Amino acid sequence: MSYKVTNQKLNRWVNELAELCQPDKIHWCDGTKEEYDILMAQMVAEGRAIPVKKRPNTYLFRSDPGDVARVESRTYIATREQAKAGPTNNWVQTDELKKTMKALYTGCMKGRTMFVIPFSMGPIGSPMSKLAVQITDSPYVVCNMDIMCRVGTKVIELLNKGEDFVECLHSVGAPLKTGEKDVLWPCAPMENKYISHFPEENAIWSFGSGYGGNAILGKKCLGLRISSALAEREGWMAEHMLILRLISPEGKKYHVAAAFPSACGKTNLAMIQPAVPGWKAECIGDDIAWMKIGPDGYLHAINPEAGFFGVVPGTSYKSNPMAMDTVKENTIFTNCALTDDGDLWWEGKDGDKPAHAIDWKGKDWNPSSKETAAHANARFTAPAAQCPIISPDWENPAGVPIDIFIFGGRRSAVVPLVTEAFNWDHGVFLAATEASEPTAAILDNVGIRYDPFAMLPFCGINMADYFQHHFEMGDKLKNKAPRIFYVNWFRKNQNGEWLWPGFGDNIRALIWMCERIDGKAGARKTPIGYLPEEKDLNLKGLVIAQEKIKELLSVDPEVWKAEIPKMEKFFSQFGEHLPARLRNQLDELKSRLK
Ligand code: OXD
Ligand code: MN
Repeated sequence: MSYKVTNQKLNRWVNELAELCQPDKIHWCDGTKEEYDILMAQMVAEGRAIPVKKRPNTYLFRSDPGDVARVESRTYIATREQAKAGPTNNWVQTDELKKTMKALYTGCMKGRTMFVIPFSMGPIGSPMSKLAVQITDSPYVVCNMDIMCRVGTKVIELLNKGEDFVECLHSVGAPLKTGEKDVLWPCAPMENKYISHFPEENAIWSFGSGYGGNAILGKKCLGLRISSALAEREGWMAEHMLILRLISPEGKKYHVAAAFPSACGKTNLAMIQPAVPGWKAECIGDDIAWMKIGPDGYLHAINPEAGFFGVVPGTSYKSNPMAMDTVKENTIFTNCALTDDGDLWWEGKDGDKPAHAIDWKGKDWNPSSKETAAHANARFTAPAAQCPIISPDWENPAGVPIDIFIFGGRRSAVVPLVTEAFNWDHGVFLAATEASEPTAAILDNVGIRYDPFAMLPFCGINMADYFQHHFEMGDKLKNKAPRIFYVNWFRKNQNGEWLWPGFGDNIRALIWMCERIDGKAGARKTPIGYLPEEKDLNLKGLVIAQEKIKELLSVDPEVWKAEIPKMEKFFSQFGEHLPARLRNQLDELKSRLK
């Protein structure tokens, strides 16, 4: 250990867990490049990490084929009473879950090293940041945490001054017998995987998976599930939102926070290259926003993460050139294909398919292979600072003041390109009824799934309480609240063709939002909100058939009436707990549609 720990709670916690998990060794991490390089070199020697020749300091990992994504069915919110977790979460009573998991943790790190990772979510020392410590037996997770969070001795200094921390315990759940040879990607079978959260105690216990949000605990577990509970108690917001700065040709800055379900293009929008000349964009975050009301009365957002954990398939110079440039070096790739010339391949990458590659399972692959070369949920882990359009304010401890909230999903019909909420309460209703068609991220989902605020898998409290909290935040923010918009980039015509080009052209909807704020752009009132007329949108330079624009901006009351029973059914699960203000919004929509 290169530092001394005088925080007694931390020492006690680590000692207790060492006794329970019985690792061979304990390694306190300092987050330095030397430490990262040594761990990577070890994993290369063991055959777990493959250096990617064409990309400096970049490594490819292949996971176990049964450990490839977040497992919502094995993700739990444990509270004393079920009502605190609500109907949309998997709930187990706290003591019962702890008993089950303690049995699993007993001796689970035998033959392995226990790593202790002190980290900060958010710039170290910002009043909006939180300190945490993750224990893990996976060196792959340590290296990912090094990129995704701020790890190191500065955090220990704050902990030694007596600051509190969130306890994050993780094990891959694969102890080794004496002399037993390890597998390349250790993990536990599905029935023993538990991604558990104890929001009443600020604790996370994860067991059995080494992949993504199941194991990199700063991200979904702390960044959203535990934080949404903290935010409700402490009066702030923890949201599944990208953060973006737009700069108009006149140099005016607008800050946008946007929530979309997983795999609906958050990273692409966060790194947009505006198709309208004169407009510029800067990226602040691509997945999580923590927001607090600042001394000026506006809602200020920070990105609590330090890296991007992005979906690789579909990423190209067409869809997201800035992401492509971000992952040129110093990146961890998981479950991509390796080409014979020492680079990576994935479905949707620019250029021709390679004639031969090694697929994500380590098998020979060629263009006639039946299976994909990369897994649909293959990921890159890359430092945010490497993004060419990262904002100079991305680590500003005071955050950036948010002007615009955007919600949206993937809907091939019904929902128009862009809608503005009538007011805050109506915006909360639009967000609460956010819905999306299935994506690769949710394989077991058939049909439309309601994903309120894109938080369905990430809300650590009763979703009804979460809704109520948003109404109360609006009451506090009053006329300084962000204006709320709803978008749908994914509408199709009857022949199944996309109506909207998307990507850099999405700036056209964003410009309308900025102009609405400035009182410059017109809108028409419809039963579902304010919509632009064609003349209100900046469509210069876009070749698009008139009837497509018409359809994109159309609202069919009959089709919307058919949405009402689905919304009612979704709300009914909350019973009396549903905020009256949400019920009122639904009633008002019904009467506007009459
Ligand atoms: C993610 C997700 O990894 O939302 O960001 O699944
Ligand atoms: Mn996400």
